[in-house]
Amino acid sequence: MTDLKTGTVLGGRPGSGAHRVVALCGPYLSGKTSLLESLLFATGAIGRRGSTRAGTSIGDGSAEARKRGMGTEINIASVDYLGDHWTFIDAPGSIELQHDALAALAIADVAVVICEPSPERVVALTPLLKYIEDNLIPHIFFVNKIDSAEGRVRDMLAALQTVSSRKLVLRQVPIRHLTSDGGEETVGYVDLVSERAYRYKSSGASDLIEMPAEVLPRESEARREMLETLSEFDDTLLEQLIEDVAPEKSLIYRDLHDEFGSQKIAPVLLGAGDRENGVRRLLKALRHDTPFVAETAERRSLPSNGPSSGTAMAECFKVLHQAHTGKLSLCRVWSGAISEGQSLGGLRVGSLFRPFGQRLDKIGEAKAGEIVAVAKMDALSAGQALTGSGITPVADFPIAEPPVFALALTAKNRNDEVKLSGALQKIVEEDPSLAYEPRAETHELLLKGQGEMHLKVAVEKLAGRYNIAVETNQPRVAYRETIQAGATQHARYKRQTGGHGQFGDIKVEIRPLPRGSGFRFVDKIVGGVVPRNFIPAVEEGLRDYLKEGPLGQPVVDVEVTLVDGQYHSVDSSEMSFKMAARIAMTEAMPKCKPVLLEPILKVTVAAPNEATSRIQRLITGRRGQLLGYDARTGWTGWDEVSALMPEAEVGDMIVEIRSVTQGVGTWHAAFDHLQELVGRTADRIVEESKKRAAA
Ligand SMILES: Nc1nc2c(ncn2[C@@H]2O[C@H](COP(=O)(O)OP(=O)(O)O)[C@@H](O)[C@H]2O)c(=O)[nH]1
Ligand SMILES: [Mg+2]
Repeated sequence: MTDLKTGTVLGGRPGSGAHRVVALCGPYLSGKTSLLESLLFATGAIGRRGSTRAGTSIGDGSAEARKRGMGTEINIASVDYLGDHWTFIDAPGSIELQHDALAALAIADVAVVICEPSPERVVALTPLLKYIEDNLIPHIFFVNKIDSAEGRVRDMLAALQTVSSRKLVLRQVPIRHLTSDGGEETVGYVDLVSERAYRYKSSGASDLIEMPAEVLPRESEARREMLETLSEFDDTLLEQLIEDVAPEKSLIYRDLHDEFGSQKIAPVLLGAGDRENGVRRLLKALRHDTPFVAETAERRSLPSNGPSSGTAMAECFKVLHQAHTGKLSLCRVWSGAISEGQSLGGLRVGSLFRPFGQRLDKIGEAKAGEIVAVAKMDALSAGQALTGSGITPVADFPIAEPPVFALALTAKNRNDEVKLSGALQKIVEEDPSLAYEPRAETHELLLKGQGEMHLKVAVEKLAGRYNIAVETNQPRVAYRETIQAGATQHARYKRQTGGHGQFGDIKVEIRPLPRGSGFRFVDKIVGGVVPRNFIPAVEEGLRDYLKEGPLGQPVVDVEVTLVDGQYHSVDSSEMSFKMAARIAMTEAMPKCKPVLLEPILKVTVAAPNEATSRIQRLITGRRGQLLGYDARTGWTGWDEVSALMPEAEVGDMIVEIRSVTQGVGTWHAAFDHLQELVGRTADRIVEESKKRAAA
């Protein structure tokens, strides 16, 4: 690959000591962390293969991950393999933790998309693939767990093709044997370029074997398909196929390389990550076809001048706060090199570490292509680059997904409240797809994120890392109330104690206003019957009362007009008029037909279109009013359903949406309007808020 602007060659060659980065991504439980373990073992980085099930893997080493037996944050490990340096980033698969996966993908040279071998599950890949394809990230599909695959690889391939807009190129066909119980098992594979057959072993490299006769027909069919796909982008190969000339292997490899790099094709490999099957085949493909750092920088239009450039640039893609190191900014160096103590853009570069699972190995310098954790760079956060001219935002870094689920947090110990917001700030910096915000209407601190598990992990971090115990509750709905009728009210506040007394007298007219008007105060006093300086006190008294109306909720959409009054030259004061206003409201409001108002949200649900009708039923089943549906822009095969729904009904919507969409559906909601609510639900809400007020 050549840089169009400078004419310099951007590539590198395998074995030249370059640093390349591979993101391992795919749904939860597809086998990413097990595959990482095998990759580390196969490259000699670890002497013994651990397992995620036993909690002995290099990945998933944090307390939260071990507890769940699942990745809750990215796992990073670097290895040396055949003269090159490789960093693997195992991204959490859960859709709720997807932000970390996107951050890893953003800075990787290549993605390995690990998938379950069942066609019904491919839909689960769509959000990841969308990001990968939109950002032109070269990617290899690794169809995992081939040992336990029941269906046929060609069906899996066809299903994958429905969610991939790149042409898929199957590079291996399985060799299957009948088992004693009449089933089939995969015992090896044929490599379709070299046409060599291999038998899997339970550990170590597969054995080269003679091509089994029974696999030949399938092998030649699959090879033909592979060549035909490659020839769509290469006329030389096309001519050879037409003329029935057997193409040179070197041509096939070159096409695979070029068409992969230019995002025309996506190769599909087979294997079983937890037993090293297909792992060395994957490593070889990575070694030959993964773009080099300058090529990736070019793809992303990062201002990199190649590894030899003197100007250093490092992009932070993730922040970690750790007790013993303080803030760590995980960075990829795109050009030049950074070293501890160096001054870059006016900032002093802190200690450098190379992460390996939970371990941090101190290093003095990090070169172009490397992944490095930089300590104590307080100003450097994810999505920013450290350059010679200071810290600048990186344009194409993934922005955090808007939250889809919220919980109300309370510190169990009141003294922890200040500590709590400090800790939350750090947790959100580590994971920008979390957010917290005090909600004035309900006096709650809301923690928002991508789902219940996501928030639970955050709550565990608060307890485990910051020693703050919190209680979580369903957030309260911010109900309001208004009136349906008007009233005229006279009120007098009069006290005669020791010295001088209190005297305030007013007459007000109350009337309902249209939805969305809020509160309006009108002053119609003439002739100074209420002196000017006391009128603001009247308004204050009214506003005070309206914080909690007869139904226990803040009152909105009401107009109060001060029409008349009396005063006393000695006893009247601001205080007495404020009190008179309260009395007037307390007397009048219950007579004005108060009614509860509930917040209605405008909701948009995005889901694969086979789920559209179930989504619609879900919405109507929760007092929702469907507004319509449309194709989701930029998402083939997806719909967007819009509706109005009461806030009270949407608390766990995301859970239901995910359960009918294999976890990939999502939604967005925003306040739309307040709507009158009567009947039993309204009575129950009024009852509850009275109980709360009494407590
Ligand atoms: N049969 C089979 N099971 C596997 C394979 N790879 C992983 N597993 C199992 O799948 C489960 C999830 O694996 P893990 O690596 O934690 O998945 P992750 O969530 O994608 O990181 C574990 O129980 C693994 O033992 C495989 O190739 N074959
Ligand atoms: Mg994992």
